[in-house]
Amino acid sequence: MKPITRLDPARRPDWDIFCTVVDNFGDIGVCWRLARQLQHEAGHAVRLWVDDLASFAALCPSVDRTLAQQTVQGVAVCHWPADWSTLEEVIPARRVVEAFACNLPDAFVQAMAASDAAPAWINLEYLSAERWVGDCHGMPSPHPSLPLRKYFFFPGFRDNTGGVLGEADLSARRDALQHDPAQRQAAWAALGLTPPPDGTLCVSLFCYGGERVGDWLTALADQGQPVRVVVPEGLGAAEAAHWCGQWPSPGWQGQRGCVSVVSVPFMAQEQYDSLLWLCDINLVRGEDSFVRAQWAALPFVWHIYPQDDSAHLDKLRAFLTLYQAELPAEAAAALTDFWLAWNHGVGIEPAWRALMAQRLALAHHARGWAAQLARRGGLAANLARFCESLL
Ligand code: TRH
Repeated sequence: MKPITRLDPARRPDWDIFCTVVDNFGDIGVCWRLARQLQHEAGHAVRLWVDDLASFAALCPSVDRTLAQQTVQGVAVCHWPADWSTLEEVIPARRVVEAFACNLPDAFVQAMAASDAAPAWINLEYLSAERWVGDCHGMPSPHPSLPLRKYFFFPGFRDNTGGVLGEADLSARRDALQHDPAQRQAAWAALGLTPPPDGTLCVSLFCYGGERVGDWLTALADQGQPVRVVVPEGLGAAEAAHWCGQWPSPGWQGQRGCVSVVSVPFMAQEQYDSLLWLCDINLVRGEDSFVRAQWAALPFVWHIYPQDDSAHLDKLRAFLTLYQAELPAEAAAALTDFWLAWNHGVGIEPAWRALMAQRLALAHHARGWAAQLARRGGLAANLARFCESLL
């Protein structure tokens, strides 16, 4: 890769966002959404530093993984090199976001301290519905030796948190697609598919794989209703191919009983949104697709990112408690049972049947939840406001 030889110092951006890709796509998925929103909605100049352009290109195909510096959809995208000293002087922006405690380069932190006015330095944390998040949101942490403070910014679902990412026009775009047959047809066509026949249950599948996928597909087959499962390439697709007796080569399709499984390439974030909006139920994972499924205003199932100490189960329960506060008891019980079955990988078939029996109640509730998210305001605007208060 050609190194960055010169960053124009006259064009100091409004934001520097730093992202390391730990594994999977959630870290860059969140940072990319945030960068675009700050640029498109607030008109701010954003510089996004990413250590792994290949993962980035998977969800944003216009990224050229060979370029150390490029502009993508108005955002300055820079490769974050392993050796920061290979860069010429980088003048920090007035707002600096360190995503998910990714540790800024020492020289950059020194440059922040040497700025005329200390930049607003934010550690953007992972999303959680747990109560303690509200107590820690916005807390400062002084640097041990430099005149700098880093502030913890916690996404969340309660009013005392930073909220979740969501574009200002998201609900309108979603509603337009969901209610307009022509748009739906075009969105299916973009996936290389025709609209499903009436009476077909459409489900998208994005998960961390495992035997749960086969068990769940068997439960679907037992339902007797025609089902279309759309699965982007990855762990879930490999398991689904196995269940269908197929080799997971690109573009494979399989049919077993009334279940048709269609694999699609891993797609751009915008197109993945369309898929979520087209389906009746979405199986999602991690952090960002979990949020996007909520914005889809449809029933969804969360495969949470597993943590060694099972801390993820506390997170899962905390979200369920909040999400189900106004859900009728029977539907809440069915949802909890299936989410736990899905995450533990046991008891999937009976839990799926119970979940399906509550589909209408869940669909109604999902609509109300999305409307509530929209009323609360998005994370990008909350973060911008928080930084203004520090500058
Ligand atoms: O990829 P993930 O498992 O990411 C996870 C989580 O973020 C987790 O919290 C983090 O600790 C771990 O990574 C390191 O799931 P997530 O968060 O849903 O991110 C997937 C991103 O990929 C999201 O932005 C949606 C996007 N996506 C596409 O753009 N196209 C696709 O085809 C699919 C399936 C997803």
